[in-house]
Amino acid sequence: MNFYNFINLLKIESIKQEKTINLIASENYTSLASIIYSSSCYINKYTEGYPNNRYYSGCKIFDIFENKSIIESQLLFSSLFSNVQPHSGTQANFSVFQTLLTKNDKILSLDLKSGGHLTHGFKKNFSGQIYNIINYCLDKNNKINNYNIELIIKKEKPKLLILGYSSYQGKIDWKNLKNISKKNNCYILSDISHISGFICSGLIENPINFSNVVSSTTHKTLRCIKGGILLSNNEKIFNKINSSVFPGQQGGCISNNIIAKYISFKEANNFNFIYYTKQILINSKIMLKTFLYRGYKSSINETINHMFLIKIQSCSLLIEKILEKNGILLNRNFFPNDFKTSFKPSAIRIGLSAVTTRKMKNLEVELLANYICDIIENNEKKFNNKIKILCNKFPIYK
Ligand code: DSN
Repeated sequence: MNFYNFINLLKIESIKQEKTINLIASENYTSLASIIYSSSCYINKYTEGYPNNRYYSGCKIFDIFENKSIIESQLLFSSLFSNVQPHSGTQANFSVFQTLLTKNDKILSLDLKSGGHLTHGFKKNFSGQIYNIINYCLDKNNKINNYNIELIIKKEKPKLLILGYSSYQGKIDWKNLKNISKKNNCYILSDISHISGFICSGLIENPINFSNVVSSTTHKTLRCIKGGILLSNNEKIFNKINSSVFPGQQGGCISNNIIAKYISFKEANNFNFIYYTKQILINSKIMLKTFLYRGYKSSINETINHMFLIKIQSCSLLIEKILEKNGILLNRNFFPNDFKTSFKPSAIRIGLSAVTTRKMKNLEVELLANYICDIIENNEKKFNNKIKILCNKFPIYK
């Protein structure tokens, strides 16, 4: 394939993004400013090390950017310490494990099937191979149950409890879980990758004071380009985290991304961002309500964030595919206590961040929910034009 074919492919992908509805809960449309700053001349520069302590010359200007990014993230999440270098959420989490644990130490986490993440101990992931993983489950109401967690902590004495999930639409009682963990000498890692935008807007309680470390990705509700961050209020732990990120996990940081992170933190530290996340929440609640009204089942009958699960009676893989043919993208997902395989699990996961970035509101998301129900029920490919018309009315970048 020559260079021009690649340009063509990019054009096709860009048109596809413009003409489809994105309900993938872990995706969003990166802010334009963040995109621009992520493609600067820093693409040419190695900036290994930390501000004022680099292993390459010529990093003085970059020190200013990284320091700004650190300070802005601390302001945004009210944390005393922050590391903005992790390339991804996975590397951020690995750095925490490397700091707090040694091989075979016990981690207590929510299993993947109930809404946990691969890096929280899935057996084929590094986390499941290096550490001794024990899982807590959701209770009969599909909620996190502090009492169950406490019983497991007392019995199993894990060294680390992981809170924060990939597909959980309910509340987490960080304070109570912190008290339980503290009494049992267990660290807490709060992985806020999905909900970080809500936390910095004050719509979900900030776990920084109730966790030893907080990790997050930057590209979901925060709207930055892909990356990770680590936050803590504990200086001793954080010094170790810094050496775990570099040189423990990574060599040179992705300099451009650190500048883009600064831009996104700045954008999130603004009233407009609060309005934006409030609208995501409104959209998420309206869409879920429409599904419930149409007779569908969710794991919990409410959501406090951008996402929710919908149980699918037929094959979720086929539903994902038929929705894609209609111009709607989402992912199939486990439902709590799922007995099906990860290839054809029992649910679909729906996230409202991306359509809210396109400025869709109550009317549009209700319409979309009804389209999705009609498509699921009739297995038809007849909504393509309606989706295109909707997308044309709400361009991604105006
Ligand atoms: N798979 C993404 C998620 O949905 O949480 C992140 O790795």
